[in-house]
Amino acid sequence: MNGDVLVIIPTYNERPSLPPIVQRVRAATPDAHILIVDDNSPDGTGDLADSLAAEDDHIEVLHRTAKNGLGAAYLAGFRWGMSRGFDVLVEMDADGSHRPEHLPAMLDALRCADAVIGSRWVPGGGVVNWPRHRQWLSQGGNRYTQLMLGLGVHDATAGYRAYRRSALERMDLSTVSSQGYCFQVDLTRRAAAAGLRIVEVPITFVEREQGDSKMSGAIVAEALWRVTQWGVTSRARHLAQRGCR
Ligand SMILES: Nc1nc2c(ncn2[C@@H]2O[C@H](COP(=O)(O)OP(=O)(O)OP(=O)(O)O)[C@@H](O)[C@H]2O)c(=O)[nH]1
Ligand SMILES: [Mg+2]
Repeated sequence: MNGDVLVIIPTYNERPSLPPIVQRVRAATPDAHILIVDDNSPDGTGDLADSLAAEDDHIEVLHRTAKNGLGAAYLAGFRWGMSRGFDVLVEMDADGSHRPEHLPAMLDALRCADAVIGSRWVPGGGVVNWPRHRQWLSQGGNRYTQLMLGLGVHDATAGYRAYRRSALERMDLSTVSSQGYCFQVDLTRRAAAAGLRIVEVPITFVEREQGDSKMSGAIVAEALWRVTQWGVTSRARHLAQRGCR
């Protein structure tokens, strides 16, 4: 994929994970730029990010004042990158679960797509060291999403993605309010509704080795509630349209 690539890495208390992930992105995709979006992490991740940025002109930091969720951090990162003319915007976790070594294949797939999802649940994809309950949650969440929204995507909750800037411009990001991981489902449904070409590339997702998960019951509840609401609303709309014919 030609054009400037921005890899957005949201962080909250990711001090031990940040240097290795940044180094691996730089090695895998030397031309890409990195934006670390830190929500004022109490462990000093923001200061560490500043020191990494001071040593490398391909690294930038966006400091936010409080922990406002993954979705809000990505929206801020997209705005930052789009206003600076980046053509491709990548989402990547800081904890090493999204292996930067997959990124060249994902960017390659973006040549013939508007959005590429690094997918665990397509042939060739998978997970390493992920607890059984997280696998069930992910697979169950994806089955439920397919049942409710019928997006035809195997890993709609995946957080490792590459978007063309032109795709994000067609997804009406100003109306996104999803905060946690259902942000990923929200963007998938918006991409599908806009008629964008979504391609899934198999990835191996690796359980974090350091730091703590930010996954919580509230995040799961938000996803369940919103996916159900989106599904019910779209069915009601279909029924109303059929009634008008
Ligand atoms: N800026 C910002 N980053 C966040 C926030 N919540 C999570 N993150 C980051 O988003 C990425 C994904 O969060 P994780 O805690 O790894 O969530 P997860 O991958 O579902 O959980 P694990 O599988 O246990 O790692 C990590 O880089 C986090 O540091 C937030 O509120 N603000
Ligand atoms: Mg993680």
